[in-house]
Amino acid sequence: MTTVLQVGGLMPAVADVLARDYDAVVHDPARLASYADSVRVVVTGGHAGVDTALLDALPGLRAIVHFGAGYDGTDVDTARARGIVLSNTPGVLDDSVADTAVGLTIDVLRRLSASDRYVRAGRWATDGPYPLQRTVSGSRVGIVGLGHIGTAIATRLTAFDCPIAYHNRRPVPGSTYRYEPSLVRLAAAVDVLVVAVTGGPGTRGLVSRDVLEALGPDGVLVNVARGSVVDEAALVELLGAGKLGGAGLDVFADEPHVPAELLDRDDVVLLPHVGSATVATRAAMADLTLANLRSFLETGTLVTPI
Ligand code: 8YV
Repeated sequence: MTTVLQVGGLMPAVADVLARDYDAVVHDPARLASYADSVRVVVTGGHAGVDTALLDALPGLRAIVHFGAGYDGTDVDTARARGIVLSNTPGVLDDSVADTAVGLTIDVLRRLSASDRYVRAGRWATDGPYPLQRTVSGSRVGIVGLGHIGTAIATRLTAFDCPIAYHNRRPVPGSTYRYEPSLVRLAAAVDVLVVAVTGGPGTRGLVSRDVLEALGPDGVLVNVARGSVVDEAALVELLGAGKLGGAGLDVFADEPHVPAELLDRDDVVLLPHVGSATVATRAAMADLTLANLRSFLETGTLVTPI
């Protein structure tokens, strides 16, 4: 009897425990019929694809446990409508993702990666000093999505004397940062726009062409959320046309594929979705994922429900 189904790849600290302690099966569409009726819990990475078809195929499914803060690979509305409960791993990755956002901001403005390439290519000796860059301290920063991660980013950048404003659907009660109800106006008023909002259907294309145009030729976009939040085609086009000042991207619309046009640009820093990828953070995410699974199987409730 397969009670626990693993959908998509998971780090060994989770996958090995699932296999050893729960006799979990790794989802394989070709073998689905052999376990479909007995599965009660799915454990999955945030973007693995627990879609409507898979939900339809698992009549006994009661819980979906996500490894990660994001759960945009899951058809959440359909799952909820069927009484299926869901969990994620909030809190434990805020600091690492915020560190990554600040790193990208500094790297794009100060061209750290680009000037590292300059040194390695031997150009310092042949071409002379690297071109002057932009000051990070005091830059005006807009945060799209002032949740836990967005707040951790704001806290860090406040220490760099950056004035912070943010855009959410509604103002955050008690927040001292300036709320801007129009994302286009926020983009027009800042030097750096940092995207930290939840992915999924509700935020798809939120950072539209209009927003990127408002950010303008001196504006920088940093995205540690999901590629789907940004109009990536417009981003590529505007960078190419000199109508956007730069970008620091940890996430992409079609991972692991990165638009080829970005690869040669020194005004862009590209990371392979590593926002939460530290040893300690991933261990904490693994622990919380397994705690949710254990809790659901023992008590029917989740530790960190969505
Ligand atoms: C992980 C993430 O890469 O937490 C998230 O939402 O994007 C990252 O921490 C991902 O969840 C791993 O599957």
